[in-house]
Amino acid sequence: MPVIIIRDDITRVQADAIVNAANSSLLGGGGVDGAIHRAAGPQLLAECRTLGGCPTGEARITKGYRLPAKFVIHTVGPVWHGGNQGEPEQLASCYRRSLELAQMHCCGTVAFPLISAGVYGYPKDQALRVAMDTIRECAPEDMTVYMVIFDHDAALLSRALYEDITEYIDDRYARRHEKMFARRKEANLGQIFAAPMFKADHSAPEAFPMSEACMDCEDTVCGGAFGADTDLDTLLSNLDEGFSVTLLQLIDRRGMSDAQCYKRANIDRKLFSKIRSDAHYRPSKPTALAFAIALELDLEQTADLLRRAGYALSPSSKFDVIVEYFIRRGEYDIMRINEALFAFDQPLLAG
Ligand code: AR6
Repeated sequence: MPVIIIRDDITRVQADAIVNAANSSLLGGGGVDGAIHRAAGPQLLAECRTLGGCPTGEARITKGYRLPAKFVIHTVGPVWHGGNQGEPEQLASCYRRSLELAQMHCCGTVAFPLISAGVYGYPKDQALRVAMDTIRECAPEDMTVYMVIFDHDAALLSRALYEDITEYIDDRYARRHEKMFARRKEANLGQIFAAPMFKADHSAPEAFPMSEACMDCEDTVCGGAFGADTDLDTLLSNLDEGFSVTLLQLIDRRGMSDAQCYKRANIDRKLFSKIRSDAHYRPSKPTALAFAIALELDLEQTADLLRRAGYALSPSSKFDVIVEYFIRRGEYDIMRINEALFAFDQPLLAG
């Protein structure tokens, strides 16, 4: 049941069904409704006329006509009256009913806009939260759901909600960059500097040249288990377990089933099977991190798992700093992390 947030115009999304934020007449309107009717052509309106409307919180299905989607599911969101008039329940019902219809029509992929978050005035951040929570609760396991955020919404989406993350980013990322450039200027080294993320047994300086960083612990030169004179054969025969093997061991150690783990990671079953059956599988960094989140690894364990896939957490990457923020706080809800990553224009975990 992966949920993927994308930035697009929903009329262009290739899914089995797209969802329309309609009004109760189902006879068209502005916003996403207008865009869908324009793109689908007049036959859509003709079919809608036969449906006899739709109450708030319910959904109806039609064909997609000229749209790339096979079906359009029309649902009627609540008008925002401050949030105490049953709006969250009605909005959740829109997603639930739409997913039920999609399942009844054997849709493997469904795309939603941010229902009620335009003309109907629902605050966008709260609308997104209801959407994500309901989709996660109700979407069938074998369905992929896209939350389609329109371009101009994305900018509005909730930097305010993530004030604390913004501060953290400023701390870990922006200031580091300032310091780094100041030092580079001073020393005129022409080298990239990075501060250590994790301390090993060494006294860690504030910053050090990356070229001298130990690959093993991300810290200053530590020598590692083997000396400089160790021959290549010895080094190669002492390779660490790779990502896949370590992942499977961690799943066992956590007492989780494979399915529990890949679902929590928002990873689909096919990709997990690939990882499982290939001891040398090299996942993307967002996939590796998604598993670290699913397994609730702390920062050091996360760094270790990433290293086995050939990656590190870097204070120079906004993506990494945001994920690190959640790990440090012990918050391992991948949907929340993805919402935050989306708000900061970063790639998402897993999807
Ligand atoms: N693709 C994706 N999202 C879009 C698109 C698009 N092409 N166009 C708009 N959005 P709204 P509502 C976003 O107003 O609040 C209509 O007149 C938009 O930015 O379309 O449920 C109906 O007939 C916003 O975030 O729907 C109803 O009368 C979200 O889609 C009424 O508006 C929903 O905005 C329904 O209002």
